[in-house]
Amino acid sequence: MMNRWHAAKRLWPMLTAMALLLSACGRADISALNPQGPVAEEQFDLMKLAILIMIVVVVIVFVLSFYVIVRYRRRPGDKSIPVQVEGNHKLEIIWTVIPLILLFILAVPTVKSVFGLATDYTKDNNAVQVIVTAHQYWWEFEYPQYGIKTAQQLMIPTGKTISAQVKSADVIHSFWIPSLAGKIDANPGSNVNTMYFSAPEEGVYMGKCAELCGPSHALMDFKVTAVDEASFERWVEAMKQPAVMPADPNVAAVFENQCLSCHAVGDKGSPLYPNLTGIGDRSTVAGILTNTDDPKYSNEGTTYDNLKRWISDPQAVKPGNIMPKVGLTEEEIDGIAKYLSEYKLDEKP
Ligand code: HEC
Ligand SMILES: [Cu+2]
Repeated sequence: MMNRWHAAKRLWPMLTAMALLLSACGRADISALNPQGPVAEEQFDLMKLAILIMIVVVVIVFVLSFYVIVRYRRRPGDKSIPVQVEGNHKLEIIWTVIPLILLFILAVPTVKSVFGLATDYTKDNNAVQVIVTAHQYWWEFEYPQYGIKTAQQLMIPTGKTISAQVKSADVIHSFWIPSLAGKIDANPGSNVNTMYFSAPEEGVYMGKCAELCGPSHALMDFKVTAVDEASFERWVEAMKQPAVMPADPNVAAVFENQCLSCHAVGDKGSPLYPNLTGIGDRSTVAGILTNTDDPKYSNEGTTYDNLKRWISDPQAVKPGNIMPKVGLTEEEIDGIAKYLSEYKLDEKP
């Protein structure tokens, strides 16, 4: 009795933690259980159908079991041995055919969806084409129709079909925007996976890497920002503008020498690593340090604070990422963080 009580007491914190954890489910910006847009809705419908069938089976099996246990239990004084039954064709056929029918009910819409969701929009000019490249531990988004590239924050117009061609520059990752669509693997080499989705509502949707890819896998977050079509077009134009360099010539020289060997702004720099054009507008630094005061996310600080923290020691934020700790003075870090935090595009996303 004592022991059982102790076990129950130990279960309480776990149950409380579970309740807290599960209470985050259903958030429209990150939950597959609160689907946004046609692709996610179709996938959620399949989940509901599967769960409904399972519930029906579980209820029938449990009711029958309890009925049999109670109705045919051994009564006091009864010493007889029940009739020994071996095989019953009728029953065997019933419990083979019913699951087959249930599987069929599940299989038809599932197979239909699997093929439907594999529709190839990569040649469709009405769709917004995005080449998604996963890197340890950041996301690169290239728009071949517009000749622009960005990182960590995928900008999309509402209502339009977004056609993604997903690949990896290193190990296997998985591209996942829970509330907009299911996951798809990002493979290295020439194996490009395609998917499509669309967001009917303006807003910010959280994305995640869903394949263990190294020490900072859990920090490989990104955002999808859906804006109306006119705003999207203005964003594209702003991204194409020539680079805005730091006004202070010392800061400009340090930035050019120490940072533009890897990064690009506007028409300057290298295309290899995250494009920093308009980074002052983004809602995160490195996808994981959340900027400013959105109460929905844990608030790490202003864009400027987060940039300073990142540039001072990127390895402390995301262990194992490729950006080195660049040897800069406090003043230089300050100047660059200020410059980048003020690097906004005309069109505020
Ligand atoms: C050797 C190449 C390299 C150099 C040099 C470098 N970086 Fe980076 N930087 C990276 C990589 C790679 C990432 C992505 C890290 C990650 O998130 O995994 C990154 C990420 C960033 C980010 C976050 C980008 C985003 O999309 O949120 C900022 C800001 C940044 N670097 C600024 C700088 C500045 C400023 C300098 C110069 C002082 C610099 N970097 C030098 C490779 C480099
Ligand atoms: Cu990853």
